[in-house]
Amino acid sequence: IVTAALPIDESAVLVLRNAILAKLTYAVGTTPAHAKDRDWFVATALAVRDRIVDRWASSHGADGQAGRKHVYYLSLEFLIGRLLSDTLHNLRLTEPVREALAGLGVDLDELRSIEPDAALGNGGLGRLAACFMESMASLEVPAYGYGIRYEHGLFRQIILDGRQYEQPEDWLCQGNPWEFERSDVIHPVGFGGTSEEVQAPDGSRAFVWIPAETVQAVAYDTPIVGWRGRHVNALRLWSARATECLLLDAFNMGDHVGALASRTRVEAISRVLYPGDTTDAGRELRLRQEFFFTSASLQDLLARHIRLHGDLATLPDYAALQLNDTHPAIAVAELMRLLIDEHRFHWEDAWAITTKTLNYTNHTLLPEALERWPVSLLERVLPRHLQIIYQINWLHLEPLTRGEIDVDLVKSLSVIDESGGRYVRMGHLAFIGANKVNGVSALHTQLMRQTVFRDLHAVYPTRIVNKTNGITFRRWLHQANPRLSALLVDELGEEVLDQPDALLGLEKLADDQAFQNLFRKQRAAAKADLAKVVAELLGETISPDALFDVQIKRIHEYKRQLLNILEAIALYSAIRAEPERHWVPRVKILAGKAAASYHQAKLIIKLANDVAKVINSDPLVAGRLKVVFLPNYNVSLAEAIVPAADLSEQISTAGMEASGTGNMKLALNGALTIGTLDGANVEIRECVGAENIFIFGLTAQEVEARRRSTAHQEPDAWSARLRGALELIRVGTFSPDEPHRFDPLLHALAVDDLFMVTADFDAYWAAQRQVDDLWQSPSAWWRASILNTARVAWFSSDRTIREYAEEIWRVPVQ
Ligand code: DL6
Repeated sequence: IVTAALPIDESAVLVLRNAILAKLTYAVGTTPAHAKDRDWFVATALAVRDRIVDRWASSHGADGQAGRKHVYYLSLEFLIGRLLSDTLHNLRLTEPVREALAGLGVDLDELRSIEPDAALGNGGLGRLAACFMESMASLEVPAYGYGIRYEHGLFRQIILDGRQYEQPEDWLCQGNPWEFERSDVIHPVGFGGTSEEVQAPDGSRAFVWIPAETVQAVAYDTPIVGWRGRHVNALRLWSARATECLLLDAFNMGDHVGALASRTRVEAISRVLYPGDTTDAGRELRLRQEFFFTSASLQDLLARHIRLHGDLATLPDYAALQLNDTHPAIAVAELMRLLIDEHRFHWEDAWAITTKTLNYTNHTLLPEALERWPVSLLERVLPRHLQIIYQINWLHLEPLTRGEIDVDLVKSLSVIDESGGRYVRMGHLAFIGANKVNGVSALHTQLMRQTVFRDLHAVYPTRIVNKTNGITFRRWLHQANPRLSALLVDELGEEVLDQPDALLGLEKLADDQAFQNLFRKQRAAAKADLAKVVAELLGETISPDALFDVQIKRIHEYKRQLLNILEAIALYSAIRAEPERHWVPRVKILAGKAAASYHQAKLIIKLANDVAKVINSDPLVAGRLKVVFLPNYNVSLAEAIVPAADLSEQISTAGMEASGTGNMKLALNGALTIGTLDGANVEIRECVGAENIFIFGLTAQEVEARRRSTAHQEPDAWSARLRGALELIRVGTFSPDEPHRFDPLLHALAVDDLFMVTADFDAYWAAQRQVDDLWQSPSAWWRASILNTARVAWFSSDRTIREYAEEIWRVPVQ
């Protein structure tokens, strides 16, 4: 690994070496002679953590004294991955620590791979939260991230015989050297019970919630260090603890399991990320998780505000809350409850504080992902909140229902959805309770205004704003791709580490043969590294000379891995039909997890693996086409794949991917995008130039029009190429042991093809052939690749956070 060369201060190395040794001896309790890799990792992390703590204290002290406004980012997911590399990079300590460890006979790169990924999230939304935490620290925005300290993060994906199996992930099983348990920061969180009407001291009517059960939320803080260590913020994650740890009488009577049952039930709240929600119990647990972390976070920040500023009436001046999707949307009702029931505010004042403080980010328009809670469930779990939600809804609808009533409009505006059962629409609640509501790309925001929030938008026309997502370049370029980073520093100077816009300086080098060669060399080295990873994981050899065609993301029908696989099959047939022709050698690399209960997505994984098996073992296509599916996709695997990608697959059905952030990571590292006009692809095209991206397929408008008309493309209209590919699947070419295995996938395509795979197939095929053509003109390819890196500075999450800070949170940034 090469990193941007910095002069190494030998005395600093010595100090670090002694610090690591001291941690190994006195904190881990072992000696260099007996220490295992994990011991060295913990000792190193602890020594590095010490270097953060002073800065952390001064960041907080300064914020508190200056009385600055804080941002509170509430998210059910923080997909942070490993922290050692991030922290070392931001503290500019990578090389000194490498040298300090080398002096002790330990290899830093080995240690990095020991650290488990903190997989406290599913995908885009959680990784965005992690990038935002890093950018907020780097821009010196005083902020807290609030979430859940899941004992088990996103499941570990095992691929056996091509099928996905889920195993529990246990990142905490050997402890976590980064976090601080705050056993003095505990908030009670109630569930169930009743809402009782009482008389307030001034004689007025008031309600109190008498919960049936109270759970303790215990804080764990992880410091998130910003660039050059200038500022440190806390990620505060809550762990659930029972108020009563053991029913001693029951235990002594011999009921050893029953004595612990209620504790187990309570602590299940922070046990697993995304408990299965196909059962009533699973759904209830999920609601309990959402309320648990939201309530604890609100209590925590209100207590901080009272401590620093006294009166909660000034909360909007000192606090801006961002609700990351609807998972924390119950915050609208809980903040109202805390202000009214616990702090004795009048409704109108509490509502003014709430709606000035809360903001909501929407991340999806997919109907199945828009949260709705059955009224009956809320009534049982959060009775007082339901009462408050009814009141909010009444006050929201009442002025709109004066005069002539448009029943359909009222139905569409109401927080309560009464179409088949009664549900609380959490998106509506968040919208009504928020100061600003944002989408995550220009197209997505436009569609929010036109579809799910059309009627609310008409009533509150200035509330929806756009904040196109971004990624932290420190992680996704400088740290994940140290060779490219070093090359950029050589050419553009250190400024490129601080200012993403400095990347524009590459434009003038795009045609420079010598620079192209250097650019190409760093990619070749990253591809060779990835080839080793593929060999280790799959025992499959892939050639770094081939075009690496990468699709890495959650497996979902709308993301259309199936389209990619169909193209692989069609290409396979074409190569077999004309083996003597010159074919651009290509390796299709796929990785991603499917939700455990999502059968079609799991079948797509099986298809990818079955197709890979046939193609990779066919000598006729050897050296021309390979397909590999890498298991257990996570942040660390992404860090290995992104620098090695030549082509980035962003091929979702237009109108369905809210933004995407993988598209940004890959383009930043110089991969050319093949994609639809969906999510942030639209803005990526604007930045990199239409000639440096391969856009194909139906637009969002066309998809919509098609859905409204015939709903699908008739199989009669399918091209011979598409029919040929589908036929190979149908006759069991890839599943000779079970020819009908993939019938459910074929059936979905033939019946309604909701995701327009067949409609877009030919355009996709044609775009792929344009890719081949460009690949065969190396200097044109590398020009486009360099221009991608040069022109995507706008997608830095520093820019996104600046926009949130200026237009939504109204906090100063550095
Ligand atoms: O905004 C972050 C990310 C977007 O880039 C993706 O396009 C979007 O699919 C994703 N959404 C989620 C889950 N959505 N919900 N609920 O991860 O958000």
